[in-house]
Formats: sequence, C-alpha cells, structure tokens
Amino acid sequence: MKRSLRRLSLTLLASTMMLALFLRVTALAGSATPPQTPSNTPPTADFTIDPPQGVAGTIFFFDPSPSSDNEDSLAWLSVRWDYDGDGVWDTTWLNPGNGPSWHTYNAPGTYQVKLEVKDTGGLTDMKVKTLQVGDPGSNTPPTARCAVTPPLVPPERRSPSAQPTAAMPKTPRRP
Ligand SMILES: [Ca+2]
Ligand SMILES: [Ca+2]
Repeated sequence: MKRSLRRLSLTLLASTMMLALFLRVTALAGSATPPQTPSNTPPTADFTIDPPQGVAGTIFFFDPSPSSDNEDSLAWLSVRWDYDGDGVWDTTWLNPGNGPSWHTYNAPGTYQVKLEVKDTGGLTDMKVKTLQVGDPGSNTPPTARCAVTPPLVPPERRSPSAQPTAAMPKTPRRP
C-alpha cells in the first residue's frame, strides 16, 4: 500500500512537472515575435544617351548608372536594353557596374529606347526615352550665329567728320 502510494505521488509529481514544462514552452512560443523581414522596394530605372542624337552609324552609349535602389547598390542591380523599342530585348541581363552599353542604328528613325532594371529581390522598373536618328546623307540647315565687333554705333552718335562729305555736283545754270 505504501509502495503504491509512493508510486502514485511520483507519477503525480512527474505529470505536474511535465505540465509545467509544457506550459512554459507554450508561453515562450506565444511570446516570441516573428523575425522582422525588411520590406523590399522596387528600383528606379533611369539612363543617359551619349550623344543625345545622331545619324545612322553613330555609336550611341547608353549609361544606366542614374538608376538606383533603396536596398541594393548599382553593382547589385541587373539591367537589360531594348534599343529599338520593338518589344524584343536586345541584351541579356547585364551588370550596370560594367559601364555603359553601346549600339548603332542602321536606319534613320525615331526609336523608343527601353531600359529595365531589376533588384536582387526580383522587383523591376522601366524607363523609356526617345532617340532621334537622322539620315547621314541628308543635308541639314546650318545654325546661324552672328556677332558684330565692335558693336554698331547709331548714326546720330557719329561725329560730323564721319559723315560722308561728297559734294553735290553743281548743275550749270542757264544764262
Ligand atoms: Ca529594392
Ligand atoms: Ca529590340
């Protein structure tokens, strides 16, 4: 009888300890806050074209370095180009840290140059710029620039000696 009582008390003690342990673990699990994952924001695509306009055969340089991202530096971004705006990407994903890309156009026209930028989180942004490519054979009007040195002085400010002094021919009088 004593032994069975002792066994019962041991069992009760063990159960109590197990329950306490369970409650402790549950409380810890409930109070633990989920890890804070920083929210990613999409990049901002931007680029420059050098020269800003040209003719067929001109080598244009496209620089994506004005692009930016809040979380990734430029070297961590990926860029790709659609130079002629036909909806077909003309490059694979490139590292903008490698500098500008270049392209020439065989035919004159107005092209919608498209840049897509992707960050390491997979978020993207696009930028489109219009590029005028002229005909290398066509003649373009010159740009007129004029400068006068020294500046012209209005006639009323001229000195009398500067006036033309040619004498009027006298008409012979009739007798
Ligand atoms: Ca980002
Ligand atoms: Ca294309």
